[in-house]
Amino acid sequence: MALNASLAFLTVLQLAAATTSSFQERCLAFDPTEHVTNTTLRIREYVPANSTILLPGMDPSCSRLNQTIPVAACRIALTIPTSNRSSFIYEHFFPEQDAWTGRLLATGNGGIDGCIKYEDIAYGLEHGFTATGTNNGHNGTGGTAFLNNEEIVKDFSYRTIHTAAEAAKVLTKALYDKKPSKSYYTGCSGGGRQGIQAADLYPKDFDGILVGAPGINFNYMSAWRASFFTYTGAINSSSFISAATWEGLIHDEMLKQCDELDGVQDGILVDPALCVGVFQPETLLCSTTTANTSACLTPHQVEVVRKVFTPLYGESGELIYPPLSPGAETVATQRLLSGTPFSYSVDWYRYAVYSNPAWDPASWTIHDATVGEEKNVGNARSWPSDLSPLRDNGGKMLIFHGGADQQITGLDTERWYNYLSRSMDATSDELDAFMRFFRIPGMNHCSGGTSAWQIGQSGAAAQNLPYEAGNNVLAALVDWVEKGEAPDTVMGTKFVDDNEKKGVALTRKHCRYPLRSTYVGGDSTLAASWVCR
Ligand SMILES: *[C@@H]1O[C@H](CO)[C@@H](O)[C@H](O)[C@H]1NC(C)=O
Ligand SMILES: *[C@@H]1O[C@H](CO)[C@@H](O)[C@H](O)[C@H]1NC(C)=O
Ligand SMILES: *[C@@H]1O[C@H](CO)[C@@H](O)[C@H](O)[C@H]1NC(C)=O
Ligand SMILES: *[C@@H]1O[C@H](CO)[C@@H](O)[C@H](O)[C@H]1NC(C)=O
Ligand SMILES: *[C@@H]1O[C@H](CO)[C@@H](O)[C@H](O)[C@H]1NC(C)=O
Ligand SMILES: *[C@@H]1O[C@H](CO)[C@@H](O)[C@H](O)[C@H]1NC(C)=O
Ligand SMILES: *[C@@H]1O[C@H](CO)[C@@H](O)[C@H](O)[C@H]1NC(C)=O
Ligand SMILES: [Ca+2]
Repeated sequence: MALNASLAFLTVLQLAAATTSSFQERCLAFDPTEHVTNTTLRIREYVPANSTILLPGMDPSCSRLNQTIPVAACRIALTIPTSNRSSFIYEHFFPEQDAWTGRLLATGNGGIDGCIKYEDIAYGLEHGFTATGTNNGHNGTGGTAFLNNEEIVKDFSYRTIHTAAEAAKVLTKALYDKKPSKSYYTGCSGGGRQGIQAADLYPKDFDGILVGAPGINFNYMSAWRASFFTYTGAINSSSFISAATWEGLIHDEMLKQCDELDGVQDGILVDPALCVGVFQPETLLCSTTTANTSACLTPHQVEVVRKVFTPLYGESGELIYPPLSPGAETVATQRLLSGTPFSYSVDWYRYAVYSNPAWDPASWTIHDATVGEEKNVGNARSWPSDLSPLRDNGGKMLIFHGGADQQITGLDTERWYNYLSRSMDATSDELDAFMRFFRIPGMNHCSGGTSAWQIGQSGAAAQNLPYEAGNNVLAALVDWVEKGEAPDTVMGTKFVDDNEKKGVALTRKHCRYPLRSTYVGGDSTLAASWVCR
């Protein structure tokens, strides 16, 4: 009796302590390893609002030295095992309980990397999410860790995001004493691919999935990216086309031939597909009288340009990957057209496909595309044919892809959308009920570009715009999930020179596929001059 009474008394004391102790104390007393088994605590700290955390452990290739954390937060980092020879680093930031909206935001990675996107975590925190990130099973931007360890490839392919989502829900409940009301995911590029894998393989993990420029069709995408070096040759090869020639001569000719196909001469190709098969680089051939000037191309160079804008066909003649989006050639000089092998493809072939660090990217042929697809190491393909489990679970997915993406062509996302439509026997209206795909003309890979690219896809892309459904894809996704208000269009903004102080250059209501932005007259920089048809 006396024992029971003192136990009851203790409980009351503990409750009182829990409610009166500061969030900081609760954070520092929190033991996440009690809640997620077999994990190792790496970091537990209370981060004051607007303080800058240093990231000394980050692989230098990630180029992330520090991160400013916008709100006071409890930071937990763990090592979480995924098999007996793989594990990942997990970061979880919890805003103060009163600043927490009840939502969870998981963030993805990029490329084939294991770089935690602390900037995306900060973006989530700023808007009241408890936010997580992972190193996706390995450190740095390269793929050497994949060598002879498919467990690490599985982590990269799909398993880290899933395992982290489960841990995140458990830890959220443990620290706040409340489960997340809704769980979201955001990622672009490699992170977009991770989002598609989550939608396909773990449709209950997230209520809302924000996918940018997804690296789906991953095996063939890796092949496609590898193919460029074999077309362009190395920088010092005789027919190599310089960045200046791509950016000046070829891009100008591209605009001459294709810019007005959308009715407006504005340097933006609203629908680059209209230009595929139409653009004729032969017009740039040097004539016998203009030979060897910088204003024309040799027959071999014309052939290179033609290949860049032609789909990649597989060994048996089937289309396996669409071409570079016409219009993206200027920014593509940074990587695909740079005369150096595309590093992610090189590492994928060397360490995942062939387990041969000596594999030579100059030796790539279309047969390597076949091998990569057949091996499908770690189930990295990412090309789902049925997302009805996501739909039936009430999940929503908002996808966007830039029309001038210089690393992953948006035409492949269109291909996948059409494939999914056929394989699910679902019309666009039916797909719209849970999945909407917005094409962002003129936007580069994930961000940047000559058109209205700021849609709130990241903290940087949300700057100086209201955080509300009409102007921000993350806010739009939340409203779709929580209020059933699906976004018809996505408003994009471009500031002059991307500097808000210089004013707005243009706005555009981007359309959901298969609708296309159609000019109806008036000032083409104004959203009202366009409709979706
Ligand atoms: C934890 O690790 C032990 C030994 O390493 C293993 O037997 C057990 O299955 C693991 N538990 C979980 C939940 O992974
Ligand atoms: C953090 O910085 C932002 C912007 O500089 C400011 O609005 C906010 O009040 C700061 N928060 C705290 C707690 O200092
Ligand atoms: C990855 O980086 C972390 C530091 O952030 C380090 O503790 C860990 O050992 C690294 N993992 C590998 C496999 O190098
Ligand atoms: C944070 O990193 C940036 C470079 O990304 C650097 O310029 C700055 O000095 C760093 N700040 C601190 C506090 O280390
Ligand atoms: C690791 O796990 C696999 C099965 O998942 C097993 O075949 C293998 O023997 C284990 N290796 C060690 C060192 O425990
Ligand atoms: C071209 O550059 C590569 C390294 O980028 C070098 O291996 C090769 O020898 C060079 N070829 C010529 C002809 O200079
Ligand atoms: C073309 O012109 C460049 C300099 O403008 C010169 O170095 C090069 O030898 C010329 N090539 C031919 C084939 O005449
Ligand atoms: Ca145009």
